[in-house]
Amino acid sequence: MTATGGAEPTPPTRDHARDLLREMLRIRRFEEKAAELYSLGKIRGFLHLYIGEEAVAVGAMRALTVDDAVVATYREHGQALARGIPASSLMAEMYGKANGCSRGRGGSMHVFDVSRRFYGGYAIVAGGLPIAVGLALADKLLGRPRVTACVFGDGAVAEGEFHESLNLAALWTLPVLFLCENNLYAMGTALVRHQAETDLCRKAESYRIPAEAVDGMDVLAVETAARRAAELVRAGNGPCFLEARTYRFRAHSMADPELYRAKDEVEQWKARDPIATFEARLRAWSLLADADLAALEATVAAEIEAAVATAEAGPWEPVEDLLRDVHTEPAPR
Ligand SMILES: Cc1ncc(C[n+]2csc(CCOP(=O)(O)OP(=O)(O)O)c2C)c(N)n1
Ligand SMILES: [Mg+2]
Repeated sequence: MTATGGAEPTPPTRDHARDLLREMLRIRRFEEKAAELYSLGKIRGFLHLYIGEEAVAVGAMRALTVDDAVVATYREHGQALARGIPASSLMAEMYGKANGCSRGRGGSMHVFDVSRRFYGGYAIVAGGLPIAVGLALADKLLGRPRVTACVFGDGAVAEGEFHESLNLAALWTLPVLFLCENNLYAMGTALVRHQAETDLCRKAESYRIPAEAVDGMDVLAVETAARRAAELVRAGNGPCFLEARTYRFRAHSMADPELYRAKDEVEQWKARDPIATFEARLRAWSLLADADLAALEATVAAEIEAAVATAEAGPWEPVEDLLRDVHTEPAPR
């Protein structure tokens, strides 16, 4: 296993730098607005924010092509936006409106958009892994050189499905990019309290899967590592495992008093904020000035405002349709 990130990278082009920064800002501002709308009762049910982890989704999604697939978790707004699902379609989904990307049936935790090969949004921890393996198996059988990126948290490695999925993907040489967002906690349980082996790459390597850990607070490092892994997978070498070491700045969900982690630990990670550190780097490279940042923020703010307006104006599904796609008629006896 090699750990990457930290070393001074080559500066990106101006356009690329802005693209990465804009995407991270879109996610941050979208999530901040979602938190506000949740307290107003506009968004209901569970809400898991991605604030602090933006570099992982943005870096990883940039390594994929439109033909690749993405399978994520309930903390998936970041991947959804970076994958290209419009903020309006995502926000309407979170409102439960019929113009949402899952027609309002999924909500925050079950974002789905087949047109962008975004196959969830799963509330069950590790539930996405077997789905990703199945998608990759289909691609392999049909001879399609595609990658399925499967995003999951550190909590998922404690599940049987994680081991079954990695084993089959390696055994059958399937094109899966396993992307573990290791934010050190599974709800209130620290990684050291649920894993005998806390080096997650070693788990993947035990299934003969090449594994790499990357600084998940560094968008350029994530992008580089994800591109490298995606190309290996696309070339037909079987799965790869990428562990992005990251941290969520907010509580697990909106209903979490956060009694399990020290405030100074949170502050230390906040000092490594992926957006602030990237902005500082871009300034040092003379790729970002105050006016550029203000313009980016204004564009993002307008997009979020329009997304909320679309969600507000969206229709509710008619009550008579509520059983559609839920129950089938019992077979005649
Ligand atoms: C099979 C299963 N067990 C338990 C839960 C309850 N649960 C919801 S989120 C979560 C923590 C998962 O943590 P992690 O995989 O690290 O993802 P993170 O929330 O940190 O992004 C748990 C245990 C669940 N949803 N599914
Ligand atoms: Mg976690």
